[in-house]
Amino acid sequence: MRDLLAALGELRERLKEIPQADERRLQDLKTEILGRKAGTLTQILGALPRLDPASKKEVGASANALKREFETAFAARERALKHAAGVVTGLDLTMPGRAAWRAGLHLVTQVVDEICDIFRELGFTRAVGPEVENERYNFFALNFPRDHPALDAQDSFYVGPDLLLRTHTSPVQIRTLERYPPPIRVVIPGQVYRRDPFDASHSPVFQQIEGLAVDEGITFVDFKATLATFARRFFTADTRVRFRPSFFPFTEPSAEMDVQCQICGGVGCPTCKQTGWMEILGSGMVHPAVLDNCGVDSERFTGFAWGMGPERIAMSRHGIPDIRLLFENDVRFLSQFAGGAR
Ligand code: 2NL
Repeated sequence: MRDLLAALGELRERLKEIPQADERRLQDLKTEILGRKAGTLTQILGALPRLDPASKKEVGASANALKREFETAFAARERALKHAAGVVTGLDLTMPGRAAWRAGLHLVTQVVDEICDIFRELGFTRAVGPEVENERYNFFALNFPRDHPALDAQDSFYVGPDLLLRTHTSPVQIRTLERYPPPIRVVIPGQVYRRDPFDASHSPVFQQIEGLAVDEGITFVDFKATLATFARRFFTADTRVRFRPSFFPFTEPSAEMDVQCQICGGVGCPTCKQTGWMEILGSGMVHPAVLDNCGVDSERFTGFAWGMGPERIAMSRHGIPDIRLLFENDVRFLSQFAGGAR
C-alpha cells in the first residue's frame, strides 16, 4: 500500500508535463497513464480489489481523484491544441461559406420598367397620379354613363360618398389632358383596385399601365403600328398580333390586341386554351366626348389609348398559371426571375 501511494505521488508530478505537450506527446502521455491495459493509473486502479478494505479506501480515493485531474488536464490541452489549429468545437472553418443574399426587383416591377422603357423609345413620357379619386376623374370624364355597374359599391372600393380607390389609371390621363396641350404622349403605370375575389386569375389590387397619344392627325394606323411595335419589342421580333373589336365607354372604335401564344408559339396549348392567342391589352381611338370633357377640341385633335395589366403580361410571357404567385412573395418563386437592379 505504501508503494501504491508513493507511485501516485510520483504520478501527480507528471501532471505538470501535460500543458506543454504537443499533439503526439499528449497521446503518448495519455496512453502511458490512462491506457486501457498498461496505463500506470489504470494498473493502480486495477490492483484496488486485492487490497484490504482500509487501504482500498485510502488508495482508491486518491487514485480516483488523480484520474479526474488527469482527464481534466488532457481535455484542456486537447482544446488548446485544437483552438491553436483554428478548429473550435462546433465550428468547422474548412466549410465553404454561404452565398450572400442579393436583392432583386419583383418580376412585375421588372415588366413595368421594361414596358415603360419601350414606350420611352417611342416618344412616351412616364406620368403618375393619386390612388384615391373622385367619380368625375375615375368615371364621368371618361364617358361612363351614370348607371354603369362599375360605379356600384359592389364593384369598387369607396372610401367616401364621392371618393374611391381608382379602378384604373385613366384618371391620370384625364389630369394630363386637362393640364397639358397636345401633342401628348404618356404612359401611366400604377396600382389600381377592384372588388374582385382573390383567385387564380384575379386580385383586388393590381398594376395597370395605360397609354395615351393625342395630336392633330393621329389615325388608327398610328394606333395599330405603335402597339404592334411594342409587342414585337417586348416579346419577339416575329411575334404575330391581331386586333379584335371590343367596347369601352372611353374609346370608339375599341379593340383588344392579342399576341401569338408565347408558350406554344400559336399551335394551341392549355395556357392559351387551345386558341394559339393571348389577350394582352384593351385599346381604341379616344372617344371625342373624353377630349371635350377635358377641354381638348375634338374637331381638331384625335388620339389613341390603351390599358394593360403587367401581372397578366408577366404570366403570359413565363407561363405562370396563378396570379397569386405574384403576391405571395415566396423567394423560391421570385428568385427564378432575379435581376433588373435599378
Ligand atoms: C383594359 C382596357 C383601356 C383606355 C384603357 C383610356 C384613357 C383615356 C381615354 C381613352 Cl383618358 N382611353 N384608356 C383605353 C382603352 C382600354 O384599358 O382592358 N385594360 C386592362
